[in-house]
Amino acid sequence: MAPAPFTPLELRRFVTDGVLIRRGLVPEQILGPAARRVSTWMRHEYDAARLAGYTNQTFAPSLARHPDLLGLYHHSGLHELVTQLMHPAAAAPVTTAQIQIRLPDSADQPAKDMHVDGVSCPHLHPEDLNTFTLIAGVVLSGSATSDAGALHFVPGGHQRMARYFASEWTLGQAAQTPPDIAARSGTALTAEPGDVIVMHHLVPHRVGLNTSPVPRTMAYFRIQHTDHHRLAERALADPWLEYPGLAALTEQPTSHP
Ligand SMILES: O=C(O)CCC(=O)C(=O)O
Repeated sequence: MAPAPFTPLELRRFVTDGVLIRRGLVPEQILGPAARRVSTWMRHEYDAARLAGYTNQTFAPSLARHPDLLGLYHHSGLHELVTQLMHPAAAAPVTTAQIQIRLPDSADQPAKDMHVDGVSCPHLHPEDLNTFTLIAGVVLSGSATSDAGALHFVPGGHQRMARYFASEWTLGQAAQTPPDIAARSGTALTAEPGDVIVMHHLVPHRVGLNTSPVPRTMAYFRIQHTDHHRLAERALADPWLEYPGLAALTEQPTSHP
């Protein structure tokens, strides 16, 4: 069944905050098979020596194109919600999932500092841009508390990052965010399995340590405007370039609740 579309108020909130959360979007019949695939991978294929690589890129790389993982995006209604945000622009097909696990009490998995994905990444060449338009994350497991390896984001931070990219940043520099953003702790995504977050690419975020006894597992989908390769550099400084339908709302932002 198609999900209820975002309301006009939610669309305005996305413009203002750069983030929307849809609770309980993914039903158990779609969530369960994906979560079990990841648990099975952890039991049989996880290699502790590769933890840093998994944390930088993806856990369970062999599942990146598995239909059970891709079903979280394509069969849950998430695809329709993303289509609405980008309308009338089209999104390139989503063919891979990224799996991110925060292990309980792992001294070998440090917190991730505030960053915007694909820009000045410590694991990429400084001049490499590996950006996209929108990220959608599905919670597969975890404790819904801020200290359980939660994603933390800065609501509205996309506007600050766009100003930063327009006037303070140059391609190739090491700093991931300006000092005022780096110092923020952000809002924790305290969420249950089946909850979904959609986040503008420019919203800065970080990930904390997991002090809970349960792993926190997210599946992320990176969505690109079909013309992203041509628009990518300009989109860093113009948050609505790739969202033509929302660009009209930027003149009338809502205040934070
Ligand atoms: O672990 C997460 O929830 C997010 C990880 C992250 O920020 C990233 O992979 O860029």
